[in-house]
Amino acid sequence: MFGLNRAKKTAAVVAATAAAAATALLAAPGAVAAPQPIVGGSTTTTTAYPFMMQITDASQNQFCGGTLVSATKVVTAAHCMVGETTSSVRVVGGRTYLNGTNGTVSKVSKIWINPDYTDATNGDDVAVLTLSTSMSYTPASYVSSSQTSIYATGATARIIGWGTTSENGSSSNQLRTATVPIVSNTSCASSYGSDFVASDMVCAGYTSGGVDTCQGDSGGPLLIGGVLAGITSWGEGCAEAGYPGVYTRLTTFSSLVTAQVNS
Ligand code: 4AZ
Repeated sequence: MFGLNRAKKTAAVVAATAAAAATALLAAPGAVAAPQPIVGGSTTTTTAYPFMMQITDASQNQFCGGTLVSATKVVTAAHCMVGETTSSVRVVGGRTYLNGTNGTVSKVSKIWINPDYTDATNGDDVAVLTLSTSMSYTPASYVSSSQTSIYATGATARIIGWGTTSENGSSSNQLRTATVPIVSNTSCASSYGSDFVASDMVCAGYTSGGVDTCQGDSGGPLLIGGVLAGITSWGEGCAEAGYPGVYTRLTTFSSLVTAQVNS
């Protein structure tokens, strides 16, 4: 949805500068990867990741992910919440399957969107929802502002979501998870040019692609060492060689999130 549209718009913007590197990778004999599912890894459950929330419309159709960080607060992406109102969204916990009817459905009493947010490619892509109904699921810890070394290049990050399992594909009925390595700022800037704002974003993915977040995963968690360290934000397509996923660098926004969690 919105994130993928942005991703596609971004594709056009960066194509001229970044296409050469990707073309070189793809043109290498034998380098073309076989089609692989996105969020590649494997199916999982909200029992394994109890803080993993579906963000849905009023009819409980999921469109983004979110992370429970206290009984009544959910961290998600600002771009997921643009145009939404407290009456247009629900948060669903404890529901592994999109077509399930179990778990806890909460209305939202407040939507805080980072006031600096304009577009995911400009950064600031964070929002905090306040729930009308407490969730009885174990929340995730999130990074403090001082934990900047958590994004060490090559560190293993976990991504989770119900998003599409291929670019332009269908959403996964069951929750999925995968791990991807953190990509250096230098490398990510080579992929995305000035759309990559290092202060506000961190990239993760394999050079050869194949494992990534995709449409519908936006707003969901990037965990490092089990701690919420990023928010699925944008990227050029999904799982393409040379184009890692881009995540909100949560250390930059940790204090803002804490202010909302405590409000
Ligand atoms: C989206 O549209 C989206 N590959 C999420 C993540 C990525 C691209 C698009 C990154 O929600």
